[in-house]
Amino acid sequence: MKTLRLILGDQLSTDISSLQDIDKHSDIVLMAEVREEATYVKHHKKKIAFLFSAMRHFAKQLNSDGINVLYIDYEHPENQGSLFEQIKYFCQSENVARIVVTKPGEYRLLDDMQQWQARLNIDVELREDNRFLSTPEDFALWAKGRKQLRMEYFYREMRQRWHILMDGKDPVGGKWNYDAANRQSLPDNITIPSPTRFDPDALTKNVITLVETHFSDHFGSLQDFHFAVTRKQALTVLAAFIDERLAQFGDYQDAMANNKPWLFHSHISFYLNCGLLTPKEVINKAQEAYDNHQAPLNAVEGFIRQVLGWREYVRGLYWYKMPEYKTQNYLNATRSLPDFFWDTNTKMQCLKQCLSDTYNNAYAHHIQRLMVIGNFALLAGLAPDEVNNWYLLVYADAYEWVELPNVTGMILFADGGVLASKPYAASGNYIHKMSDYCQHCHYNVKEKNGSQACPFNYLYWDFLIRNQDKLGRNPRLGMPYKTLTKMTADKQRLIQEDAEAFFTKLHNHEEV
Ligand code: FAD
Ligand code: DLZ
Ligand code: SF4
Repeated sequence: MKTLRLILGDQLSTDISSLQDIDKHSDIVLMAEVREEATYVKHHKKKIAFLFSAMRHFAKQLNSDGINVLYIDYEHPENQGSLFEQIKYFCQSENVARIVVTKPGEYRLLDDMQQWQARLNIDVELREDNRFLSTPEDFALWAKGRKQLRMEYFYREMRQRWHILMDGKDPVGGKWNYDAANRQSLPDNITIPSPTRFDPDALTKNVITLVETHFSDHFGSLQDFHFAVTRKQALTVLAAFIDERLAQFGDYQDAMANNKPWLFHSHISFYLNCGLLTPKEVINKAQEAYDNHQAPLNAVEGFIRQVLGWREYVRGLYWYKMPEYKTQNYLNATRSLPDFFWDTNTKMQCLKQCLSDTYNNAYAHHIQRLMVIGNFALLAGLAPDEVNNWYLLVYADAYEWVELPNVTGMILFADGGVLASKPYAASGNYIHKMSDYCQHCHYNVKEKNGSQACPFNYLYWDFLIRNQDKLGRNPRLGMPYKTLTKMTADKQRLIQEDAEAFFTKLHNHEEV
């Protein structure tokens, strides 16, 4: 009797819990490229190519380690189209005593897997995902009895628990958080190191052809595929980040620029989230760089905060709040996604650039996701389910555990303030300060009203007016609401008229 061990597309780690006690002589690892996972949202073509190629390389590695792998590729004649059907099919022909799987990163799949034992009449052991630095139970314990679930306090406890950037009981440097030192825009003459690139090998080229054939109607470009697809390559990406970009990561973390999609970011989320890198090794490398005086504290702390703080926190929040979290819509936002989210045709240069970067690379860095695309989604009142669907499919690092809290909580304030203490709403001035987008724009960021005015300007005030009953008493919005009370009725009317005209154009599918 065999044990069947299932490895999912984002479980590409040799020391994952489901493989830990493997018997190489009798056990079988099943991996499958299935239609259901590739199309439950219509993932970006590059995301599918990346994952299928990384899965195939991982299977080869397991094989060379002496493990029996049954790999069902997308065109395999016995491909059953879904993970459950694939397992059922296998169990019908083989003598399987039990199935072992590490819990998946998405609620819908965990919910499904929890029925497998009864449906198959075979033992199904669901193991904790050991690749994170905290468990859902840790988060629930931390959250219990708290009025507010702020990331900052979770992060401090994680620093203490894992002894990262600590000086005894105190944070190194005396402060927990150097966020205020992470907000510079890019100087004109700065040199940005090129991102680490890998030319596709024969296996990746095959996968690219497969994606072109079967997923031609999915969003995104397949041109210029250069992702790492093995652990060795992912480690090269990490090393290059530490050596070439970490030192300036802190200063320019919030900066944006035309035709510069990669900047000083690490570009490792794809690899962390599918298992080619672990968060602990990434954090250790950053801490080492600080200890060796290779990078300043604002950079290292800023980076570690993202991985040890935000990444663990959003996962904890996801499992703590699901399934209700997916239905949240505190601001009752109902507008459909504008066409330009799909075809990138807009005269707003900031959005055009961020959406084109997304289309081309299946990547946009954090501030593009948050303060341009996300900010627009918030101000325009786009419906949370449509926005979540979009973010989940366009980025190669997107899985619901990390995407949903960032969208529903961080950008849309649809959870009513569980994740963020106030909405991240901003007028065009913020984008102007942090980028050169406005210099190349059809609209004028200095103009507040009229046909040439930057839409973010009137949409910002219209958002505050529209949502005054829900947001007017938020202490962190005291300043803008005070400004609003001083605004004349005529000025408020102009804002609302401009916003209405803008929304009418969106509704009529006219270019804005
Ligand atoms: P860096 O800027 O170099 O940051 C280092 C690492 O920190 C990242 O690789 C990531 O693992 C982690 N990190 C940073 N910010 C966050 C965050 N807010 N939440 C969780 N982890 C974080 N990240 C995803 O991995 N998958 C997503 O689907 C995703 N969707 C997002 C949607 C929105 C609306 C927003 C605002 C953010 C989203 N993020 C998501 C977080 C963040 O934008 C990406 O992790 C980051 O841009 C990835 O690029 P990088 O590896 O170069 O990151
Ligand atoms: C994202 C993805 C895609 C595109 N394809 C597959 C696949 O064919 N087979 C597979 O095992 N996993 C795939 N994945 C990743 C899963 O969707 C992911 O494991 C779940 O969403 C849980 O996080
Ligand atoms: Fe974006 Fe407004 Fe600047 Fe144009 S002017 S790039 S719309 S912020």
